[in-house]
Amino acid sequence: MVSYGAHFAFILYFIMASLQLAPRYRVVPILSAVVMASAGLSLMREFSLWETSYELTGAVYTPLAENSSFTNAFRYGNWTITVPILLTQLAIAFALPRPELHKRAIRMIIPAVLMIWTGLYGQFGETGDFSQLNVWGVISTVFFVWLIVEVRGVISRGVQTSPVELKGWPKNIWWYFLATWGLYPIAYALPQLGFTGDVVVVRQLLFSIADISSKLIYGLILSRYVLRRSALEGYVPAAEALETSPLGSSVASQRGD
Ligand code: RET
Repeated sequence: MVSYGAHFAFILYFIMASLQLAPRYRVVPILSAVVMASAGLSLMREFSLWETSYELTGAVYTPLAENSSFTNAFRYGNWTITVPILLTQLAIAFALPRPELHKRAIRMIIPAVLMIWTGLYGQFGETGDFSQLNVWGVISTVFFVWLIVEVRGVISRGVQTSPVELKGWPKNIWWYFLATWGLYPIAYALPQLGFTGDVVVVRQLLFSIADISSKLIYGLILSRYVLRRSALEGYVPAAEALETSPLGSSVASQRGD
């Protein structure tokens, strides 16, 4: 609930944040708004599925019926929409020339989708067939490593294209990407510790932390980066939005802004 509440609320923020940006970057927070809407709906559905699958008896969630069990499979379906958007946003924020942007986006999306779909197949093994969980988990991880290599390439281009003042941003985004996307395979592998109520709940917690970080906070970071970039590239409304010096404020108030 925390997760979908946060996602829905930030649709508004991202749409409004786009107004301060140079036109070429406006699509970056707009795509975040699309991700927020798509993930919010999916997470709301996941929450209602949880409620119809479990009953809280005492301090423990117990399954309500054998044939209406909770599943995380819908998440993977939703990632098929959101992950390609999150990756493309990065290449757009770094202002790569159009043909390169398309090429790099496709080169990231292919391993990403293969990673998600092999993981989706593997996760059906979590209810007992751990060999399915493990074998497809490893295959999915191979695609993840391929994806990491492609993202690294985009990050390096980001360092090259960023104005001097912002060269640290792509590097930090790189570590942030590894730390937040790395939470998903951990959540995937968790049933290995036993399929107890605690593990099932901790898994939802991990997924929620990962979702809020890799979509919402990531969107905030990219929006701030493109705001600074817009200003440094001479787009005045962005520069005004960032202006906090006493001189800037007094000029703005004299002008009646
Ligand atoms: C799986 C299967 C096990 C191995 C690996 C996985 C990686 C998943 C990732 C998911 C990222 C999702 C995001 C969603 C945002 O909407 C598929 C769990 C490596 C990295 C960022």
